[in-house]
Amino acid sequence: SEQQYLNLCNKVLLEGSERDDRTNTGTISIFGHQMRFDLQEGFPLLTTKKVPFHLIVSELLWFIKGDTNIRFLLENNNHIWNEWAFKKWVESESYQGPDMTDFGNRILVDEEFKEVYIKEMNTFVDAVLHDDAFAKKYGDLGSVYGSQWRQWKTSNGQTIDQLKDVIHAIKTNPSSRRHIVTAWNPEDVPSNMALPPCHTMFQFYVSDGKLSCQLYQRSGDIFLGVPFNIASYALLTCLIAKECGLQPGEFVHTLGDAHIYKNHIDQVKLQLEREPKALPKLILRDFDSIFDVGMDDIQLDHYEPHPPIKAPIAV
Ligand code: THF
Repeated sequence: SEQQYLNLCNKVLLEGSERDDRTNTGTISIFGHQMRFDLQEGFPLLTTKKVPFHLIVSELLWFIKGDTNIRFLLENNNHIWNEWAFKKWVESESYQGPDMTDFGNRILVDEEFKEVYIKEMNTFVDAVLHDDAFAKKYGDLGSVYGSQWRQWKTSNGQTIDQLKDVIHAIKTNPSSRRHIVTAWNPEDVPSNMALPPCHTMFQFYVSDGKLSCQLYQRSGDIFLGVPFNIASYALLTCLIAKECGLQPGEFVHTLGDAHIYKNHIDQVKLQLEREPKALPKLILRDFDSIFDVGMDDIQLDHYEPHPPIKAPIAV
């Protein structure tokens, strides 16, 4: 339940070691942690702060479609991947606007720069939404999750649809120990992707008519990312279970570097003062294939969280 998440926050605050990181924000982190969420107890969306569920749904449907272009997210008012596409754009030859080097950190300390950044970002978003050629070139994040899950490139030029294959295998050979989808492709990691995948691989397990899923996440941003990640994989498990005629079992979340960014610590402490509430319930409309599911087919019932807590994302 939610207590598992709060325990992780406490553990990192108490035992975490200080580390520098890629984003220069600074973190406290621990290595190796596991949480288990029984999906029969309710849907694991945090209640100690409000988590925007519609963003989790549109992001997951984007992965499931095999889409890697942020245009679909923008059409659904989802801006959580903007910074990574924007970074590719402002670092490209074609970008002629004001210097955006290290924008993620500069917007936190320089109000004047932040205004310029917001203007550039709005222009960028507008172009991705309305200019097809621009969107094709700069809206695409490369071989991120959608592409690895649905169009894994093989050395002989073919593609593998890992998601479709794993669903077929769950239906036809449920006791298999090979229900695995991997996003980590050593060939792509150095150059072909906006951000090497944090969700490295996941595995399904069928027992007693229930479908469980375990994720190995190499790196977890505990305050902003992990609440999304838990809900996203729980939702994926519920969707696949439904298609396969199974009940949802457990979501097992295994983390490598589990970190709290230094500029999230006050927010985490505030959240830890709050009492968890009852978990919401996931309502899914009937469907035959998860590849046909749309935003309207997924609803949450009885989600009555504490208020949101804002924090800056590390880029
Ligand atoms: N990079 C970092 N530093 N942390 C991450 O969690 C992360 N992700 C994805 C890719 N890179 C990452 C992006 N996922 C938010 C949530 C998840 C994200 C990115 C951003 C976020 O800011 N959430 C806000 C609400 C934002 C809004 O309303 O638009 C929140 O309060 O939850 C790991 O998957």
